Amino acid sequence: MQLRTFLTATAAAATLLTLGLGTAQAQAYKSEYRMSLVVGTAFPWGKGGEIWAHKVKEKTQGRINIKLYPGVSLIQGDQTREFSALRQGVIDMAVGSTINWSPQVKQLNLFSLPFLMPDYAAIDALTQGEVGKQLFATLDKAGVVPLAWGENGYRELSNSKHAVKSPADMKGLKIRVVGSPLFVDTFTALGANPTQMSWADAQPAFASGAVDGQENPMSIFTAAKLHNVNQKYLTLWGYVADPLVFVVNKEVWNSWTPADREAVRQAAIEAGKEQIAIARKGLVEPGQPLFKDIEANGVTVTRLSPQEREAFVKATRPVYAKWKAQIGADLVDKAEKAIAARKP
Ligand code: X2X
Repeated sequence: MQLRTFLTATAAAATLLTLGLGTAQAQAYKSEYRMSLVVGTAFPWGKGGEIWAHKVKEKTQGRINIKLYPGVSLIQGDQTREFSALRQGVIDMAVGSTINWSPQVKQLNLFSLPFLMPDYAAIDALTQGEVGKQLFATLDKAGVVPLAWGENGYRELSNSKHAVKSPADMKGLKIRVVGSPLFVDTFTALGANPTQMSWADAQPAFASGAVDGQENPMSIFTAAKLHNVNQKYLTLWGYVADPLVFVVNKEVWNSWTPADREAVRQAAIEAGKEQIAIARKGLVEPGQPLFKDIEANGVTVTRLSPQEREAFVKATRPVYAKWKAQIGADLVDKAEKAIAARKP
């Protein structure tokens, strides 16, 4: 290129930039977008991310390409930092658990209030109703673009020592919990010895016996084969469930054309619906066939009578009251009402 042509071209580019035309939408697209996930495609959660990525590629004719980063590898496995990394743009998009983001967005602790949601209809009444909309507005304010709900699931209690039927049975059990202090409060109230640990660190800790127990959805329990790391006693208590949220970093979102944004949103909504169905498989059909598979692996499954369950509810009421205030009494009231009015 001749010097003169070069100078003219440079001047033209500078003028375009000054006019704000240098950020033409098509130019701003990255060749690849990074999606963060705690677990991979062997899990319903990771599958949801994969479905979303496929649908986005299809609906945008390949303009938006997504690569999956399971194991929260973009943040060295520290799932409690995922939300901050999303906001900062270290992560472009994610399918994340409300639990992992609750250290930054306190309202998301709602789903971790012990024994708030008695059944799947109760989860749906929150995520698919006014409460879900309000939480999306909160997430938007916090700096990300929320698009759809998914589901990790009801978190059931397992341990290596003995069957748990009452809070007394939990006395002294060392239980791995996730990154919200609400979980420490709940397990302390039940007489257990909770210890906070990332999912990556938890599995070797079960294997070595450094911790006795944990709580996670059945889809995680089976796909991670927790029966192979001493988790031989399982109690179905349905005390909390964590939804998943499909989100995009705000700058990334703004760099896309309105049509592509709509395509990504539709893809997330469709993927969320499919992901929830996968997460509930074996748990919502008559007889809950998934538990037969779990029992076949040598796991003792304990189902609580309503009275037995009530003892756990009672023991955790003070934690519920304390955290209701921290989450926001208005939001929790709204959630309680939505659940009371739910359709089966
Ligand atoms: O760490 C967990 O227990 C997990 C995998 O369920 C979450 O990321 C919330």
